[in-house]
Amino acid sequence: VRQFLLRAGEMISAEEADRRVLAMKNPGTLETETARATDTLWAAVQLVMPGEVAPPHRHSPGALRLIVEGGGGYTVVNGSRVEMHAGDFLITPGGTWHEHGHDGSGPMLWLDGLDLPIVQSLHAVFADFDGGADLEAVPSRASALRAGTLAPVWRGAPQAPTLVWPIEDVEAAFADLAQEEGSPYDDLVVEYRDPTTNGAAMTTMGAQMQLLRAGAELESHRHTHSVVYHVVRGEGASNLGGEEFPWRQGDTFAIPSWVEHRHASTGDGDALLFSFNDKPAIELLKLDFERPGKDLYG
Ligand code: GTQ
Ligand code: FE2
Repeated sequence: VRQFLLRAGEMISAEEADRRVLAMKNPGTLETETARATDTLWAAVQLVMPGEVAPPHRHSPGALRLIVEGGGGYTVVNGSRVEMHAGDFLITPGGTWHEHGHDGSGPMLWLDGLDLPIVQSLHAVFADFDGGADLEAVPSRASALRAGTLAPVWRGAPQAPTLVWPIEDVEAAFADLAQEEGSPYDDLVVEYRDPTTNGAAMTTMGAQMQLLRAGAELESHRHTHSVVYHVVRGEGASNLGGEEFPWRQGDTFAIPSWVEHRHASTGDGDALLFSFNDKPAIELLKLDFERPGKDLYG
């Protein structure tokens, strides 16, 4: 993915492309459909090179991002500027203006997750490419503005107070939880949450980080929500529908709805796995069901 994306970087600018992304196209995608990682989730890797700008736009689908590589990149969400650091989790709620830029050096890469297939199936895709440029970015050092604990009054209430969850907080959480038994399916796993709703980070999508400790061999289950995984570090393997898929740092894989799966770490150290899912949307529709995997693997 990285190699092809860097080649795309030589062929087209971020500005020309609007968004220079390589989308993950599950072979199950129908010819009439937009590329998709699962039936409900868009996943892509985006590249912004130093000095480039991906121009402002907004759309009804929501987007989330896991920063994979680089520093000095930033995104501006409804006028709030958020710095990008490898490992950080960022969101762009549906309907918010957003643009991306890069003041640092070296390529800036991140994983995008969008609920686009869900919004398409509801025939509710809306996009706007004019007007977002008047929103001035707030100073990037103001962490309270990024976290939403201070808000500029004249701009109106921000749609999502929390726009970024830094990796340092996640690592500190895992250090605190190190003595716990964890989840039988996911070992140590934390969900990114919106403190104002005490719910998932976004209306339609949730996101998690999980630490598979060295030697972890987890149990199997399946559920009606689907998931896209990205390996932040370490190595392991996941059994998806009876087939073994080894993975290591930088890999992305998908678990479609109702596919039985189990994870294991296979390296000397821990494995850190990011994932996003459509569970919040499925739950709102009261369609979330789960079964342990004993029926397939004894
Ligand atoms: O960064 O605004 O992967 O609008 C797909 C659509 C990223 C973005 C994607 C988008 C974006
Ligand atoms: Fe966008």
